[in-house]
Amino acid sequence: MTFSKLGNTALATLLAGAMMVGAAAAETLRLSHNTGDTTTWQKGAEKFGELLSEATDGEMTVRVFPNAQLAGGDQMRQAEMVGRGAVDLVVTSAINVTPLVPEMAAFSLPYLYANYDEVDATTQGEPGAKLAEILAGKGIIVLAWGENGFREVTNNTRPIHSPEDMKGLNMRVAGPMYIDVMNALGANPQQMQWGETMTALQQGVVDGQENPIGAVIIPQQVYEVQKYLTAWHYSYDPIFIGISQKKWDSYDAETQAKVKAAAEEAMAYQRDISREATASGIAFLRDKGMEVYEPTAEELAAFKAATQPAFDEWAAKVGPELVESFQSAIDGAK
Ligand code: X2X
Repeated sequence: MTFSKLGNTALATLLAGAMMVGAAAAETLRLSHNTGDTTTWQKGAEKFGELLSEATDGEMTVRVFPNAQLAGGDQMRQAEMVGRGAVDLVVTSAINVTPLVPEMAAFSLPYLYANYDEVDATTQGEPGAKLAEILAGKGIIVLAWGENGFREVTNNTRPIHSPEDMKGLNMRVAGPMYIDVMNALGANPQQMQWGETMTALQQGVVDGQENPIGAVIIPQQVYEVQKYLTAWHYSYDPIFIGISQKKWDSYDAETQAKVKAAAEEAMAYQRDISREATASGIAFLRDKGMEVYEPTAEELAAFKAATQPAFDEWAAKVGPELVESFQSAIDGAK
């Protein structure tokens, strides 16, 4: 039978069928992250999508879902969902993965790092590779590490200059390790979803919170609901792009290389914009009316000493070998 013998309807059906076959080859991946759509997490995720589309001539696209929408608002659940293949991709931070992989807390041990060089020696070095191996055991393939950043404390009650100033403050925290750190400082920690935190701060349900300046505090306008910020650099939090092992295993080596390269470039970009926004951030926040305090070396030492019990407790949970791997990478960067 030739086309000329087909009626118009039959021809239209055939053409539609051919188009659907074409469409089925293209793939849209769903990416979940748990901050708002103004953050550097979102920008890094969007950059990954753009780069991947370019590299695959539009065969692969990424749809970004912010605010942990795909996990019903539960930021801790995202990693587990990716692990079992319910979501294709995740951009999330270390602390959110600790319920599934407690070893992820190694990155965020209080006062582990003194600067970005030390950070990069771990995320881009052997410790990062070790964590990627552990995550692979949970069905999550780490494609690249990015940055949430050094977490700084904000509150509405008083300026924080010393551990004593933390006493009795009601603090929203993201995850388990920070509960122990806040307890060590004499604060009253309360674990809460990030998606509920701005309202809780506004209504005075909690007095304060802690988050990185460039990646979260500025883009999510925390300065609108908080008066005091202390740049105490007490804990570093990396993010990563992870893909479900199920998805990953469905690709040939060439496609895997494209996905990995797009993720690495996107996270390098995301780290850069987070660091730039942090560097200019203190001036920006003062301009917005926040009272920003930058502690002296002695004051930082006092915070470090006060949080040591939480460090020791979590170093034991994470395991001495892993902590040793972090510390030797850090020493190599000194
Ligand atoms: O919830 C937080 O504080 C955030 C956004 O930094 C994390 O996802 C850990």
